[in-house]
Amino acid sequence: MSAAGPAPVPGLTGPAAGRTLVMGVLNTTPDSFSDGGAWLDAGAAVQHGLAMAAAGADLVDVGGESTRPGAVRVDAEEEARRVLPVVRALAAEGVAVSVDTMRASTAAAALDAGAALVNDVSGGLADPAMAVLVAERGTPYAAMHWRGHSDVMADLAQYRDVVADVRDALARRVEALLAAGVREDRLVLDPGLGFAKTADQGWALLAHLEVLHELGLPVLVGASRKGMLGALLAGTGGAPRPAAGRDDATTAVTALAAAAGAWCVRVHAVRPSADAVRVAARVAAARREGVSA
Ligand code: PMM
Repeated sequence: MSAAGPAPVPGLTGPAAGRTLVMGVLNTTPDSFSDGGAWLDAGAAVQHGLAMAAAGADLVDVGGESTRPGAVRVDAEEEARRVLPVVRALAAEGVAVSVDTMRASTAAAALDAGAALVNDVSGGLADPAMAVLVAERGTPYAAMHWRGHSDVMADLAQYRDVVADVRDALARRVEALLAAGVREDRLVLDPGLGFAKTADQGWALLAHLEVLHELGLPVLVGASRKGMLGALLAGTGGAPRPAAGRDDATTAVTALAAAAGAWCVRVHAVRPSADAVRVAARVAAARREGVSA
């Protein structure tokens, strides 16, 4: 991380960085692991997106396909039907919207509807047309580390050294995306916590974000309410803490990720993380100011 803090992605509307950005999660799905079903109705989804923006979300991430472990794919028409009205309405209200999709067709329609960033959990691997689209449109693009669709990913969590392996796999994705014509200054990388990763592997990645920063690109961290937090906070019987009780731990991850120079955190509960990134930025500023103040 430079002394000035993480850099904004050029072309992305929103406040000048100088602190970690906050992306609010808006899943218009019946089956996402923590908010599935809550925002299936487009009107309710738009209201929630506006509420997250008012609470300090720099971006609202609209997704129409659950990627929870074991999830099966939704078809392209249904995905578009879920996300497009929400993207269009939020963009019209001046909210910076990202679209969480692995499909180029959905991404293209969402960009036409006003989305500012494409968030692809497959990093371009699920749909070869995605890199072409992102190159043509010059859109900011978040490429996550991914090894396979949700129905098989639990079996794909074998690594030699998870931190180095994820860095190297992301480096190969960057190479392929650049070869397809994507501009480097449009790229964001994400370690993909919970995607073909055990909880321990997730903690190792969070502990070594500096290794991902070696690639010289902004890093997005999505730990919100994930199983690694549920396992950490398990009760005496060993049952994971339910997703609804993981927001305080998520905020702790936000503070740590921001202190480690993350460009953005993707969270369900926006307000506490919006506060946490400001605390992290103020501490970083005080460190630069020195002790004479
Ligand atoms: N996690 C989920 C969905 N989309 N996108 C990025 N870039 N990074 C993530 O970690 C990520 C994502 C799954 O979580 P959800 O069901 O809460 O949306």
